[in-house]
Amino acid sequence: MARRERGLFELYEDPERADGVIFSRRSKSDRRGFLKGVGLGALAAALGAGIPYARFMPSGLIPAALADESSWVTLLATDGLTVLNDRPINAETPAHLLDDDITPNHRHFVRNNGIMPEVERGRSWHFTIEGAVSNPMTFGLNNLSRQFEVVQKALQLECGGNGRGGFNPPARGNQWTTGAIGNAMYTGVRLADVLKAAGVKAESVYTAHYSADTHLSGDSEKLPISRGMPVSKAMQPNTLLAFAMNGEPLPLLHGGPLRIVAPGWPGSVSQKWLKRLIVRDQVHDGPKMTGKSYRVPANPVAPGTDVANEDMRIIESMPVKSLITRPQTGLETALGTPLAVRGHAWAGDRDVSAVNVSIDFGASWQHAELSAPPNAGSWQTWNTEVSFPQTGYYEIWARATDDAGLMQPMVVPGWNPRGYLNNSCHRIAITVA
Ligand SMILES: Nc1nc2c(c(=O)[nH]1)N[C@H]1C(S)=C(S)[C@@H](COP(=O)(O)O)O[C@H]1N2
Ligand SMILES: [Mo]
Repeated sequence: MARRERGLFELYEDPERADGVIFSRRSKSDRRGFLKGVGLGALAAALGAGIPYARFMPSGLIPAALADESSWVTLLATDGLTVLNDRPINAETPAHLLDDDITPNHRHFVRNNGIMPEVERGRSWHFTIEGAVSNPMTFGLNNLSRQFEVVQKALQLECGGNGRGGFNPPARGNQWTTGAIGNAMYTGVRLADVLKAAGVKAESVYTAHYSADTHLSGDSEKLPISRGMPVSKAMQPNTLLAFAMNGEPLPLLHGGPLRIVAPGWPGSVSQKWLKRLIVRDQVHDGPKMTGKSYRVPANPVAPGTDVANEDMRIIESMPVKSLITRPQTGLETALGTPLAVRGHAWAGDRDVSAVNVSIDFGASWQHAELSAPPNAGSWQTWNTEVSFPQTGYYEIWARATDDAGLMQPMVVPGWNPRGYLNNSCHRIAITVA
């Protein structure tokens, strides 16, 4: 089968092209749409079986058996995640499935930029640290946990593009709604300890991350992503080299066997399938560090503005945000019974200091109870009860404030070319009968 440079979900919109991709070995003139009868035999041959209900198959549908990594897609969809793309795999979690304080592995969103490496269970994995260090080092996973203190922390990871679907004019890319956020319990070692052992030199400025996934084009010269962070962020005690997630070996989907977790910064900083970290004496300029990737205008721009690359800045700590995880949107409830409302809130490198909830479109707000984070870098949990004065349609809005006094906006904030940092308030719909 030919390499597909676009995902199943994009191709679904373009049936002609879908046929072409699946049967790309056939000549262009030969392509008449496999479901118009001509290609049915070829399709059956490719599948190794006839298709009894072929007459009901929508035009352009790529059989799951032929879709790359379809098993991952099926798995994620079965777990209730919304699959946004299959090539690369991208899936987000509906708000009501993020109710746990610690996000289970199967409910953690997945964001891939390339094709995942194939890693056999139990196979050895080596990670090297080099560049502006006095002792370049190579570690196996066992050495890492033997040489450095092993720590366990609940850490929140949010994609810089979470909420992208809210921007207008729209930004290209996965149309994340609210679900590219998770807060799992990671086991690993502090990146700071490893960097100190390697002896970071005085001229060091930034880390550069290299991993084992491959570019969508199949070109082995190209990297899907190589990001980094200022050495000061790498030295934070809650920035980890993680090898386990919720007590299990780090799953392949989430970067196993080894990844960085740099909580509070765009998820892209947290390189998965980590093989090499180079300490650099300048800001890293690998793929997805430059241009418009994970960067926003240094100064606000009007929606739709064509911003020059030199007027963009790298996203660092993410803005304050919250999620309502109970009830699920669409609930019908009975008048007179107070309704329990709860969720989580997080604020990049900061703590959340308050969460307020409104049932009257923001005219008035009540304080929610807010828990302290179990450790720095974790999201915080909040809860409250609301009472409705009469029957009808309501919305519940939640708004978090960070410890510097910054609040989530009601409307979609600062438009930017790639649709990052939409931290507008989460709202759900309730009918009181
Ligand atoms: N090697 C590698 N690391 C990566 C990525 C990737 O595509 N390749 N995606 C990044 C992005 S954009 C995000 S948001 C997080 C997502 O982590 P998750 O899939 O475990 O949720 O991983 C980051 N690390
Ligand atoms: Mo991301």
